[in-house]
Amino acid sequence: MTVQISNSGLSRRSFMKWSGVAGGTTALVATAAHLGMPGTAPAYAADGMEGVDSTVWNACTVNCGSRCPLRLQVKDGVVVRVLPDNTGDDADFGNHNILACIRGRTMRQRIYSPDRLKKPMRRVAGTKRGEGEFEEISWETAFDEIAERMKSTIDNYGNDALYINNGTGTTGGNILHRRLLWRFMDAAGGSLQPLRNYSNAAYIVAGTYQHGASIGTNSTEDAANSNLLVMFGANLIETRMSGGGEMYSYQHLKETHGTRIIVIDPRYSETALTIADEWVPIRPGTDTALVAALVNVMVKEGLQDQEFLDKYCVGFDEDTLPDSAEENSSYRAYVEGKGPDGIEKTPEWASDITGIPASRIRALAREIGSTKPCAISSGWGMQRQAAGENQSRAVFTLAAVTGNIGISGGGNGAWPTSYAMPVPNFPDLDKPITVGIPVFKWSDAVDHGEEFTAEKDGVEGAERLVNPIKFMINYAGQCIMNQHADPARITEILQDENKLETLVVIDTHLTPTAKMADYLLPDAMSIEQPDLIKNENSAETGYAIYAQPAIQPPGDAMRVYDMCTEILERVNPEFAQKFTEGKTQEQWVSSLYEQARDDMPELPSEEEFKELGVIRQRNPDGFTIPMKEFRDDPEANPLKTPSGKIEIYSERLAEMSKTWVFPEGLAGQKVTAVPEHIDAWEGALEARESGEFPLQCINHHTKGRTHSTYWEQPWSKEAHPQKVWINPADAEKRGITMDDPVRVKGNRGALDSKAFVTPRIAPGVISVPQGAWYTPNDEGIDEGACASTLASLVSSNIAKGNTQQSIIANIKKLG
Ligand SMILES: Nc1nc2c(c(=O)[nH]1)N[C@H]1C(S)=C(S)[C@@H](COP(=O)(O)OP(=O)(O)OC[C@H]3O[C@@H](n4cnc5c(=O)[nH]c(N)nc54)[C@H](O)[C@@H]3O)O[C@H]1N2
Ligand SMILES: Nc1nc2c(c(=O)[nH]1)N[C@H]1C(S)=C(S)[C@@H](COP(=O)(O)OP(=O)(O)OC[C@H]3O[C@@H](n4cnc5c(=O)[nH]c(N)nc54)[C@H](O)[C@@H]3O)O[C@H]1N2
Ligand code: SF4
Ligand SMILES: [Mo]
Repeated sequence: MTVQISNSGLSRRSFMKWSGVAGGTTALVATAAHLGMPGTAPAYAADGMEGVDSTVWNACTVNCGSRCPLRLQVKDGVVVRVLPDNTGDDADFGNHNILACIRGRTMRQRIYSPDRLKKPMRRVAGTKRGEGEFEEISWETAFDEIAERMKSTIDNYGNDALYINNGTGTTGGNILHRRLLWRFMDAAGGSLQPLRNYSNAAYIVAGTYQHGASIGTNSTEDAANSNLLVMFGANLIETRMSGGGEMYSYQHLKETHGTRIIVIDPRYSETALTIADEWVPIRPGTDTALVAALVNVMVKEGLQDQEFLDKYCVGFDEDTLPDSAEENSSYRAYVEGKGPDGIEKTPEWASDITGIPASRIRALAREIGSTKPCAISSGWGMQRQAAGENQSRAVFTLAAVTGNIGISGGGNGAWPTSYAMPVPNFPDLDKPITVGIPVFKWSDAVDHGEEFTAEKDGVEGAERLVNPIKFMINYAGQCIMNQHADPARITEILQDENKLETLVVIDTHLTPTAKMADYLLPDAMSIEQPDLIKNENSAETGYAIYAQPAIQPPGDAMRVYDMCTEILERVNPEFAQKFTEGKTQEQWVSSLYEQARDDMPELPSEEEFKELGVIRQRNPDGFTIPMKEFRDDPEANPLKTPSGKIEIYSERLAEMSKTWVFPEGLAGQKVTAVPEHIDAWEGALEARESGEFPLQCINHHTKGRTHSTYWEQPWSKEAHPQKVWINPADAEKRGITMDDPVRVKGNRGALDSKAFVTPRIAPGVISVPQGAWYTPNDEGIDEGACASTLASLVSSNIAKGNTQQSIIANIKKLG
């Protein structure tokens, strides 16, 4: 029987007219459009398919930064087949299919996983958090008890003792779900606010001080206008994998323009492997030193864009420093050795720190300094470190020194920007509480929040916190056990019930984090709910997906919107009314889409959109070139920094360097006015000086999973088994060969895994791909090989962000 795809030719054509995208046929069977996507073409021919009852549009919405449309084929209430987008035309770049990667394509395994939560549960009285002993309870009991605990927390401490933990399982592209839990709290009088995120906290703060806000760089499509791409720890071929993601546009760029690409990364990443012409291996956390030496060479050879620096920047040279600055505190003084440390930042100096030969640093400086325009960008792994802010600021500075900011083909050193369709989100309510903490500080705020201050813990909106966190909801996230740090210590903190009194976890699967819950509430998956999904990272093609429930949630699983409504009804019916405004989830989705149509009447009707499943819109402005207005007219369009310019020297940071307080005994905890290299705790220098832990341990994001999601699936595990990357030189010293069982041990814990012996990682560095499930055995050794087991709860210098890449460790062969 022939399966009817829900796109009708007529409405599709009329939408195409609107979007300005020409042509395009509706292919039944998608073809592999790009590398790295094995088995894209379904094994079954379209007209040979078994009959299905319906084909429903929904999406994979986990936080890999892509949001891929899926066509779910349903028979007798069961998803029997998961098909990718087929509304594009792969011959027509920009209108190409938004092909889901193999993770999304194995969605069935997630839906029907034995770990799927089906009943509301309560931790058995007398057992400890994390022991995993739960009893089933009715929804009535769950709602009554949670509402009661919420009320008593508010009565005993105040709303600021309530907290929603960071979680990204559905809070990226889903317009209804991304802010839902905060709306729930704000309806109930507010809660302690989360500041920033786990992805790029240090980078955001770096952007705020240097550029006045965290501003992305030119889109990957504008790279077509570049003559050179320089990517610092940016691995978009693996971290933006969908057909709508930057992976696709970079590969397209390489095919059509052959532009030269240099990747600077401790690993020969998938990006280096697939599109780069040159790989520069670097020790983690030393990009600051590399940039200083690059600039040193540029200044010596007159390769810097002095006109740009004079006109647009503060503090590259002595004569653009603010009045308050001391003599020789400019970045130039720093690289020339005239600053307080008296060290000239020569390639030889940087070579010793970074591990890159001096001759290569010189050659790199000449190439980057003389190729215009040059697109300089960075990833975020490099800033999940103790001195991560300076890492990002150093790359932004290189972009300024070479004058590449605000021009087509150039870039400001940040992560590429994308065009997104302007579809509104489920709106926030007024925030009754505006005091916030950096998200990574939640566990400290449970442990000793009453001691939190602005200058020690990064509290914003107040000088100090009044209460520790007493009641926490963890929705769609694993940032308690898996994706946070030091889970052994977290277990201790959470097992003291005098501290955190209530922990509610709302998830779809029984994860290591779910096992810590007092109340464990089974959510409906995205594919079981209506929502609108927006693209986040797909270069210049914005798109939206009308996600419709394909099947019923299993067992008693329930939509989180309904859970929140029920709890608020019991806390105070007026709160529930404020939260829902009298609308069902379906009504909200419809009304938000109607709002989008009010702004863009050309959009198809809701009914047409449901048929189409996915709609695209090319960026009406062509390419995204951030900071262009500033470049064109800096007086009329100043940046949001105090000076209105790019602050390579930040007066605000200079001030903070005098007042901020850090925990004792750890190296490199400081704030610097210019992006100096800092030898911070558990970085390259400590590894080299440490006898016990001579290796730096990073944890890259892998194509095998999206953080901890999809890890539960057997196919994913088989295709991408968890292994520790190690250089042959380091392996040989330890008698380790490929696939040997190994133990990685650090200051806080140990994990067991297998070795992946490869010259694709720099000597002295190992990488434990992040996101594997934390599974401690009786001795506390993590047999799941979760990278966070080794990570520290000490936060980064300025943003107080996560530092999971500041780890020193050693590795040995087991058995
Ligand atoms: N060691 C180390 N740790 C890291 C990082 C690192 O590089 N190294 N990276 C950090 C980064 S960048 C990030 S963004 C965070 C991400 O950390 P998290 O936001 O915790 O991401 P996931 O691990 O994917 O967890 C998502 C959770 O959402 C659940 N989920 C999925 N769909 C639904 C749904 O529809 N409803 C509900 N209720 N739940 C759902 C999944 O089952 C899963 O438990 O991790 C950070 N942690
Ligand atoms: N497949 C997949 N895709 C994902 C995710 C996922 O879990 N899986 N997670 C998504 C999320 S939420 C985010 S935030 C992004 C994360 O994106 P990123 O944070 O950019 O990803 P990472 O893998 O942590 O780091 C990128 C690269 O930086 C390198 N690196 C590490 N330390 C350094 C350093 O000090 N200097 C330099 N130059 N390079 C360094 C790593 O080896 C890696 O190749 O990815 C998103 N995409
Ligand atoms: S994991 Fe990311 S790239 Fe893969 S299907 Fe899901 S959204 Fe798309
Ligand atoms: Mo992230």
